[in-house]
Amino acid sequence: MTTPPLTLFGAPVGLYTGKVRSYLRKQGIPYVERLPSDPVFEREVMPAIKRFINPVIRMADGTLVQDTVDIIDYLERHGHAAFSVYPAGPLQRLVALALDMFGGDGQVRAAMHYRWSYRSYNERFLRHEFGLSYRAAGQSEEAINQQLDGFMGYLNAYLPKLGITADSVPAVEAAYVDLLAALDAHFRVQPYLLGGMPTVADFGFIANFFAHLGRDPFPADLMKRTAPSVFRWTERMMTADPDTPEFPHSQFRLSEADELPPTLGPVLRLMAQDYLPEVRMGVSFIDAWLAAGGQAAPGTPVGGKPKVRTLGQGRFQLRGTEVQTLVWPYNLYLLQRITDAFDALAQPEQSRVSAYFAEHGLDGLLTLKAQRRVARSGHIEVWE
Ligand SMILES: N[C@@H](CCC(=O)N[C@@H](CS)C(=O)NCC(=O)O)C(=O)O
Repeated sequence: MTTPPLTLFGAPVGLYTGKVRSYLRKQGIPYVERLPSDPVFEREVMPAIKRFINPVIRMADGTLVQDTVDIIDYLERHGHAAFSVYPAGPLQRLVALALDMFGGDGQVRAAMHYRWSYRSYNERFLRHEFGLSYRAAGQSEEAINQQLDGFMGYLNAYLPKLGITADSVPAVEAAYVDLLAALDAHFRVQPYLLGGMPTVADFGFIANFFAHLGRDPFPADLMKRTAPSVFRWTERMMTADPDTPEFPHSQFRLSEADELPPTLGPVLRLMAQDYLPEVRMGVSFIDAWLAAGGQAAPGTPVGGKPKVRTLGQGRFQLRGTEVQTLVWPYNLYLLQRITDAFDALAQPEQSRVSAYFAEHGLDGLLTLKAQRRVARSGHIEVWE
């Protein structure tokens, strides 16, 4: 057998793995997928990346890349991509980066809620899916079941830490249901978020909208029954071709005039209402942590050790309900992509982009910066 050009280590049930799998297929990049129980992952990948995390790609020359943002950027920089997922138009680029963050980080709470709060409905499917890795390693069903109790319990226990409690669930569900409705109206008339072709915006959303929200029994039913065009888009995102039979006149490109579909407006307004307050809270929390003497020497892991990814819990308001949730410095890495792209624009373009963002209540995002920056080095988040 010849060595595969690219190995994707991850799982069908994995939130971020689906994002990379979708990207590889859309770009026509050949790959093989391996589960985390694969001996190469344990022997070679884990020691190099210093923690258990999915997905990771391994190139034929042994290069490892972890983190979906870095994976996409690595593949684009090294000439593997058939097209760039970062639009050339300044407004399109900024909106794509903002939606990447909203669809990725901003939907993790909904994804985790609909997977684990409806656990009994999802249980059989989840045990099958989480069992794949152990089964591929040849373990007995008894051993698998025991390990599943532990691992699924560990993931389930994240709910309160992510702000999913009896008090917050009505607000979490209302925000998600409204977003589904706005996206359904959009995907009825457009194949992808920015128009005729996928961008980082689509890849951000597919993280949560494939493995969890589009595939676990409870949320998949909800999506199919109430937002069938969104479900169709999740299918479209997992094919190698554009998959647009219902849009026979659609071309695989964005507007050359740097215009955006009007149906994105309601999606962006929901981002301003339901997600921007959390992003602002994260920045204030990190600034307060730094001011209180948080250890942030340049080049050191954001949480002190590679395995520690959060700094504590902060509070924000979601539709009038207080939500207390973990704060991840990694989010600054996502936010910086937006503010850096905005800073790089010439003044007239900044004004045009600002005006569009302001129309949707999102202009604050373009200049929102913490006192320190986060970089990625050696596969982990570090203080810059
Ligand atoms: N920011 C990372 C996040 C990757 C991530 O958080 N992966 C999750 C599963 S999909 C993980 O491996 N978590 C391990 C754990 O919580 O123990 C990316 O974009 O790749």
